[in-house]
Amino acid sequence: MPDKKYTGAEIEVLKGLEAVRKRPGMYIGNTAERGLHQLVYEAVDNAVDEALAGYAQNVRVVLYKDGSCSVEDDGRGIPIDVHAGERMPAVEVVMTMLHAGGKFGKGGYKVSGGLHGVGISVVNALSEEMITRVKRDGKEYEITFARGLTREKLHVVGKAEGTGTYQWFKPDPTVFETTNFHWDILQKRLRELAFLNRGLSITLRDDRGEEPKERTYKYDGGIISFVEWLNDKKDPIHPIISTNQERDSVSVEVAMQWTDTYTELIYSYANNINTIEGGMHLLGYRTAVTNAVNSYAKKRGMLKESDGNLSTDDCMEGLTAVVSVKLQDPQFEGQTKTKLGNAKVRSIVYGLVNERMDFFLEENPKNARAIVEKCMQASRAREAAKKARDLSRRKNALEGSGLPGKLVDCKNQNPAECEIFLVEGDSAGGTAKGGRDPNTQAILPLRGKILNVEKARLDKVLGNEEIRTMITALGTGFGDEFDATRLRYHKIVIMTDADVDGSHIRTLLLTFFYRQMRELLDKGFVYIAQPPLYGVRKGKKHEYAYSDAELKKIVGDGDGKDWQIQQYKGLGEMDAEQLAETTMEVGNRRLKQITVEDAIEAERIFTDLMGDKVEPRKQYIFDFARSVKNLDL
Ligand code: 0RA
Repeated sequence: MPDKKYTGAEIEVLKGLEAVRKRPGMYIGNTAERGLHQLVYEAVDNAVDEALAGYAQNVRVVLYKDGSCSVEDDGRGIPIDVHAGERMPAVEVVMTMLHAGGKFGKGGYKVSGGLHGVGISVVNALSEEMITRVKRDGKEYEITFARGLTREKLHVVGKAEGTGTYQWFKPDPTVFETTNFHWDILQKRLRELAFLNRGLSITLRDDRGEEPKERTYKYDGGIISFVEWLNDKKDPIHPIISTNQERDSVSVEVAMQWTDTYTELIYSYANNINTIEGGMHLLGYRTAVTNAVNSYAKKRGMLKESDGNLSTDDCMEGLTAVVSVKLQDPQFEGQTKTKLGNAKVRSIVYGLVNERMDFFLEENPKNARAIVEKCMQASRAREAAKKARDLSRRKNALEGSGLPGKLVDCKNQNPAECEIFLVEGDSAGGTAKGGRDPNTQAILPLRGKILNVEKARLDKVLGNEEIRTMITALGTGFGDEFDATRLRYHKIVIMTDADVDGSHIRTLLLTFFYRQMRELLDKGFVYIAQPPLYGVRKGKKHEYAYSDAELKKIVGDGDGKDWQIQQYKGLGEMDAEQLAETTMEVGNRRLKQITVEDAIEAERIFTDLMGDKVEPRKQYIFDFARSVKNLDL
């Protein structure tokens, strides 16, 4: 080994690199998909910081065939002057030394939360190769690295117009379990950042496929556009209410709009970080809205003193909102460090939102009336639901087991071994009863179309006999009192006809589970049965086809004449034995397990399906019917 004297700075670099490469999880969470994408976010956050400081307008992210990624901005360019203390160019310090990002005293807000802001040197340390190019003073400079170590010192590569920073890196495959970037994951976050930083243009380009793919996100409306986008498939009851102000060095942006739906949809951010666990900004916003609605309702005589107050839950029903705060030193708390802890933010947000709401309600009496009506309806529904629950509890206590008469229960009492089939119609119910295994399989026939749960109010949902019967049979209760540990069957199998009505009923049931018993979906207790579409006979040979493709496989192309093909339009066209053999018997049947992977997407899908708008509903039923054909045996 050649004798080499290390400077203090170099020793620090080596120590830092070693720490990062030894325990990457400490810096980027993990080395799986999530950690991999964190590298891109880190580079993008730096560029967004430069935009927040007012210097960059465009950010461009490119994915390359060799697994590398580049992030480019048109900001001032990372400084290249030699750093006095470290005796190397500032850009080299930023790229190689841990936590060197903030040393230059950038103005404005830094995007440094619990999840991001670990420093671009971490990206460098975890990249096989990295190249940084800076455009400043009419020149383009370049410095290159390998696994975080400087390979080529900073040098001029040519002339340049304008300023900016270009970061190219290739994640180290010896560090990451996967090095495959996902378009969907990246576009979701980049779109979000574009919403949160009004006017900033963020482009994502994918050069990996045969055809390059490129999208640019730029929203001059900022979070107002965000709320517009979230409510795209819903029916708002008034124009968006928004505020964008700064107080005590905290910037507060809120955009909100009630729709005729029954769930709250809220996205909150602190310094561009999604605060999933909420925190002070969210508390301030919720209290401000609740108080403004109550005081307006009282002042206009819509709510009497003796009525008491509308609760926060009542006021949040059907409200879509984005709350984004930016502040100097955010305190991130909670299990996933996504809860904003700065107490002063609560009163600041409270004050600004309350003021804005008061003003809006005063200035827009028609909209104000619609909003108050909406909250009061929510309150009435909650009261009615509570009464209905109390009543049904008392009734159950009087009626022994309380199990509905229509339920054909199984003998086994162990929920883990039991299944319940929710069957469309009494006649199919009878067939299923004949075909079941009476030890472990229960049958509950559901009549007609159970009601549309998205449009229906909570009290009406409970008033629906089919729904009540089902809740009782499942044993869990619902809504606030839902208790998954009381579930009587660990497989809930929805068995409907393979036609449009069948898929409608199926989605209605799923909507109900999603709204009122989401845990059942999260825990994977809900399934869809798949009856065959065709019965095919040739002499003594009898087969079933579950899709058109399967039918083609069995009968071949064109020579279908030797085969007798029966198309099943409903469960009722099969006898008990056939139904058992094709759809119910463990081993032969096909079940699709239903889970809610992404509650937000699900929210959109269910709204599309159940809302007033007919076109998205048709599209969804069509897509859904197709997706259900990807079955697990
Ligand atoms: C510190 C000071 C200055 C610019 C930056 C940092 C900077 C960092 C990054 C990271 C990605 N893109 C960036 N763009 C700028 C400005 C120093 C000056 O010119 O006065």
